[in-house]
Amino acid sequence: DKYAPDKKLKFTFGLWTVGNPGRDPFGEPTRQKPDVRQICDILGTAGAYGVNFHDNDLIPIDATPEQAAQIKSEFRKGLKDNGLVVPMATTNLFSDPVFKDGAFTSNNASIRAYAIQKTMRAMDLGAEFGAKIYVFWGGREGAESDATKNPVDAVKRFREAIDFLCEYNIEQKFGYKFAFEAKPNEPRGHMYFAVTGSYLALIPTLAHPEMCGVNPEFAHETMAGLNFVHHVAQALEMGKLFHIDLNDQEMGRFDEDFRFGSTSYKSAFFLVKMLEDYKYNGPRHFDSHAYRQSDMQDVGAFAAGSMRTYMILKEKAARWNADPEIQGLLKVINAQDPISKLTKNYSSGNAKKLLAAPLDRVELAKARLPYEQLDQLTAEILFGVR
Ligand code: GLO
Ligand code: NI
Ligand code: NI
Ligand code: NI
Repeated sequence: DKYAPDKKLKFTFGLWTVGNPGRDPFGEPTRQKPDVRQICDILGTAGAYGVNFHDNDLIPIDATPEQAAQIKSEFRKGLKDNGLVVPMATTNLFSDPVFKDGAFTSNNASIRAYAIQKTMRAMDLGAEFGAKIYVFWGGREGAESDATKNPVDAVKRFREAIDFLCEYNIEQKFGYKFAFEAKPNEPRGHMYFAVTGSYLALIPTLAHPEMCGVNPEFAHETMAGLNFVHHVAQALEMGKLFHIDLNDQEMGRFDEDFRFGSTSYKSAFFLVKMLEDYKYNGPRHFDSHAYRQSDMQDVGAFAAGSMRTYMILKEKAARWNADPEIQGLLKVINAQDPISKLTKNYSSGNAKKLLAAPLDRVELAKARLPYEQLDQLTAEILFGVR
């Protein structure tokens, strides 16, 4: 099967995604929550590479040390029997009532300290399972009313927490790369660091920028009506794409977390094409869940389908790149003039030459851009007729 999941592409799922019981803000769970063993078996059967977790997906927040030890050994066995690894770990800083007004950005200094302590413990737990990427999604970092929190302080508090945790990472020799995940809203009315670019701007102000990158999620920029592929592109170009959350989402809707490639075929195609063209080498994590109507068998289909869609789009991208007609059009579109060399590097000589260059705007505007043709060919590849 040429669309079988390729382990080299590092397809991962979360304990919380495959384990999602179908609860939503208006309705109770529709299926029984599988235990860690069952989740490992589902992912092993589907052919995944790994499974990620929040501290409390694995160990309930109020578990005793004995219970924790028991769950860890079950999980270890489930991983081993299914040939799964744990590339990423993260902290649940959003479910418990203590975080109702934020974790690292809470107005309460003791809650901020607790959030950092909880993260340190969760980093220990992730390291026990070999995780090398540590994700930060600030689920409660935000506000409904700007009367309640100072958004400038929020940036400072977030930075303080990350700088502290970077030092802990170094001292413990965990070797984690930190990946920040932005989201515009949900569950907060307004979340701080609303888009991937917000974190890209924060990173150079941190004490250890080299340790920090981003974890963009398809659904998150898309919820805000933005072009996700462009956000990933900027992170990629900066060498800051440490992790990626793949799923699907319609613009302007609630956080749907649909199966990757289930609704936005074209965006999913250009995303896969970009990741493959630029040889993105990190995990491809599916941060999505099956429909609320699904039973556990259908959850298996959801997991297998997520990876299969990626593999199909990867093949389509290769087809696009190899298509002679498309390549011919790209040549026309990207025509290079020797004059363009002048602006590669500044020198007073180049500046003089550029000022004197006979650039005729009327002539330039006549250059052909057969974009209708190119887009139609793209569509035909996606439709499977080319
Ligand atoms: C919610 C987020 C969430 C994070 C997870 C990893 O919308 O996508 O699932 O990805 O907490 O940190
Ligand atoms: Ni999300
Ligand atoms: Ni989501
Ligand atoms: Ni996510």
